[in-house]
Amino acid sequence: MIIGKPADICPSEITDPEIYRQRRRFIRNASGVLLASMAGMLPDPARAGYGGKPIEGVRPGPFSTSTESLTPYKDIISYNNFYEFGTDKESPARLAGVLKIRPWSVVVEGEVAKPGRYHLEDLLKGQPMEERIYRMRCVEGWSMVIPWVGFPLANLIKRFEPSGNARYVEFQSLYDPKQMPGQRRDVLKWPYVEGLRMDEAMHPLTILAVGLYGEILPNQNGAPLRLVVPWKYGFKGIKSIVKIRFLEQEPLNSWRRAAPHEYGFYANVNPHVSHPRWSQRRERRIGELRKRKTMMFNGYGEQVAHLYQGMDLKKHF
Ligand SMILES: Nc1nc2c(c(=O)[nH]1)N[C@H]1C(S)=C(S)[C@@H](COP(=O)(O)O)O[C@H]1N2
Ligand SMILES: [Mo]
Repeated sequence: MIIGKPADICPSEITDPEIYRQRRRFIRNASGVLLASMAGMLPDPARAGYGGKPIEGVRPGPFSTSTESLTPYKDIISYNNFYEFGTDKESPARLAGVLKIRPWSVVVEGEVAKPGRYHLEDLLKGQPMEERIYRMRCVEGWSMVIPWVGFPLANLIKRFEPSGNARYVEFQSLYDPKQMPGQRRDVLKWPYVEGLRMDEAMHPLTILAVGLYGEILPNQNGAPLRLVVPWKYGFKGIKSIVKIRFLEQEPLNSWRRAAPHEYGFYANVNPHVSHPRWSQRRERRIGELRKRKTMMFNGYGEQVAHLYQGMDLKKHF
């Protein structure tokens, strides 16, 4: 068994929210972040937007991996891909702190009965805040285990009442070169765009995250709202979302647009289909020395394999 079944998914037997939060804090601190930040090795969390503030009422959610240790907080917030803030792993933590994440709104367009511009607060109202401990794997060959805080994307989608023509969902990140220095260069076509097929978007594993380790997302991890799809490569997890469009046609995601032979639309974690520059057979879990075998669908096959039945995943990579 790789993933807990809904009955044993609880990452902790402790249900009292206060004790639970203390436990989370303990794990986060045990990862060394306090010592590291005192030594001046990390950006001051107070400068990084709202990142680091505790989120109230977080409950253990389903599908959490219970057998793997969490990637230390300091690694999750200091080794990032966020090309809007530079193409190396360290720049986002250094530069994303200035991103203004309040007020924030999300525009909803396309094949829906309720299009419009929604305030972030309204989108979050009434959402169950769940902790989901997911394996995450980047196409570059590294992986992490991240205790996200978020809620099912399906909850939001239902509110917008998509029409029968909505077969795909497209997401767009903020475009603001004044705040995002990486956008002053044409490394990608801006804004960053990603997409899911409707059934992938509605899948209960798919969440919108607002936090990690029980606390508000640091900007470098995609504040205030980012997608998390744990059976797909990291690049699907679009950050700082400002637009959601419901479409009849498959959207053209940024990475496929930039290099169609290297990146597909589906981007399912698949050890049998390698990227031209990086084998996908093995991965380096951040913090470990020996490489691990990469699992089909990142280990979530029991939940998602049926979505791709009859599809040639070498062609639809
Ligand atoms: N807007 C935006 N979203 C993005 C990216 C990006 O460059 N811009 N990088 C992606 C990639 S390649 C990865 S691996 C993950 C990394 O998320 P993390 O930094 O929170 O671990 O974010 C994804 N989302
Ligand atoms: Mo990635």
